[in-house]
Amino acid sequence: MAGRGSLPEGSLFLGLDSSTQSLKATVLNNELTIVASEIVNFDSELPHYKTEGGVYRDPADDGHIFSPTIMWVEALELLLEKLKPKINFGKVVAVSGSGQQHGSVYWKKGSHAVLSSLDASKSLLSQLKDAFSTMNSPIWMDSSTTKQCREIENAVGGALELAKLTGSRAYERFTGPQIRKIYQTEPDVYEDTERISLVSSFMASILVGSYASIDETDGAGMNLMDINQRTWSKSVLEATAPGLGTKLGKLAPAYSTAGRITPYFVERFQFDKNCLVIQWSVDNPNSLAGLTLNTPGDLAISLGTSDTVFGITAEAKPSLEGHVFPNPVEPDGYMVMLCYKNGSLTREDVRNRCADKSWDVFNNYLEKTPPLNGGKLGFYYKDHEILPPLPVGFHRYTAENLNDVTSDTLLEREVEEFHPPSEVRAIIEGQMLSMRGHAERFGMPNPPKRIIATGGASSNKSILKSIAQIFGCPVFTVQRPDSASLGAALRAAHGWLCNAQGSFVPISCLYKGNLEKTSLGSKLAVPAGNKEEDRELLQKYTVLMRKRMEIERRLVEKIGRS
Ligand code: XUL
Repeated sequence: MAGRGSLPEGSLFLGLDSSTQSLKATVLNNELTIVASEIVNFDSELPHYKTEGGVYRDPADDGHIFSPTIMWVEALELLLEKLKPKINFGKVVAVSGSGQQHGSVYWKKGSHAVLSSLDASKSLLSQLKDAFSTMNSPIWMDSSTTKQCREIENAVGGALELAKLTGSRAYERFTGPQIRKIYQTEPDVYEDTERISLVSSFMASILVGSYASIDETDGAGMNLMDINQRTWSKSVLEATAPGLGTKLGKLAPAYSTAGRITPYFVERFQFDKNCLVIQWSVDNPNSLAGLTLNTPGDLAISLGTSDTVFGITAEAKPSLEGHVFPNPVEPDGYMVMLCYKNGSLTREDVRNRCADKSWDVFNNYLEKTPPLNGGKLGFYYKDHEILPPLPVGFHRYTAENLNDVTSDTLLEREVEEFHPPSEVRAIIEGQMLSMRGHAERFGMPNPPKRIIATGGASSNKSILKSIAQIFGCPVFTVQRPDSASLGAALRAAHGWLCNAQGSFVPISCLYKGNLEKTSLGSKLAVPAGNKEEDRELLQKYTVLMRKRMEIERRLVEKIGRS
């Protein structure tokens, strides 16, 4: 048995990330150094599903976005095949994972029997292809459940009441409204479902060969869990769909063990039969763990398919804006988060339209245009946005008297287009100004002590520079931008340690005093400017941010979802 904080010599910890566009793996050794990583890209490596960005968009139902459940099963098998030559699975003592949040899977009546008797001579795909009452999993990008959101909010006394109860007001992508839509529009599917999993608990279920619990952190993204008690809320369950409690099973803390790996993976991939499967959780909170975020005042910005802003907090104080989730590695703690749907795919769209489909040209435009962009404010929604709740559309304005402004009396003018370099700067500044405006409104620190940037676009220096200027604080980055699979591997190690100790152990025991020697340490990418001109620039960004928030409010009043 290992001593407190130590992991067995030669052991490996496998972290997976079942995200929108891919399934990724990161493997850590007992010194928390990355020894292998792998990826399966859904569109290019599983082309027979014909997904775009890992999803299907329903032309007949605006905002209805889903993924083929069975694709995630096939991806798991392919990922393990690709990883097999790189590591000895027999040395993996624990595995955990991150799932894209909110996505749900509907197990057909009788499927537990299939799941618990998987035959290692056959593929997972062939055995699980008929295990679902619907082949389609609604995912976080879906925005087709506004009606169900309002119904659930009204049933419990309004949006704020629901936020106080569950950590968030009702959001279209949250699993409760999604389940209610299925119950209302496909009652046979609902009736034929014996268990509803989230993407996270679904993948864990395959690994343990039985239905794994939904963890409390991911559970908070459903609008169904009482955020203070961390149990299903009876009143919201009733407002969502009949008999829902039995289809959801029990909740479990993220650091607990879901079970031992099922013999299927022992026989087929030579995992050790004692390998533990630690509860899977959700990507953003697992990133929080992987970024070792433990100081209130630190903010993380994840720039991926979705853009998110998050930080930690000791108390749950939900409001109409943003979300409160349990911290996956701190049993009494919470995290606060904002989520944007128009992240990397929308940045890519601007790159394709204005920068010759090249990130080099894009970055060059960003570098050669001045901060503040001459007061240009752009709102780019290639998909229906979550924050603010606005439909697809682009809106461009120019704030007129930015240079002689001493008060908040900017006048703005709507314009048709910006020239390409300004369009590039407008999308980046617009995204960051929105993050700052909403983070401040949600009570996140202003200015933050520091920002840790992660996700694919965090390797872009020009974007990081804009973040530092707009937020007025230093920006740090981590070795690997895919912090969700790294965080999952760290959580596998943490869960293993909690299991070995027989009780919860603080995660910092794993790396205290040694962080810089592991693959988890962060490094300064852009310092905060401390010259007079930097302070002036920050002040002007503050004025521009307020103008943006005001325009946004008017847009929501005029065309927003309600
Ligand atoms: C979070 C959210 C997204 C997904 C992306 O609430 O909807 O960030 O977790 O995978």
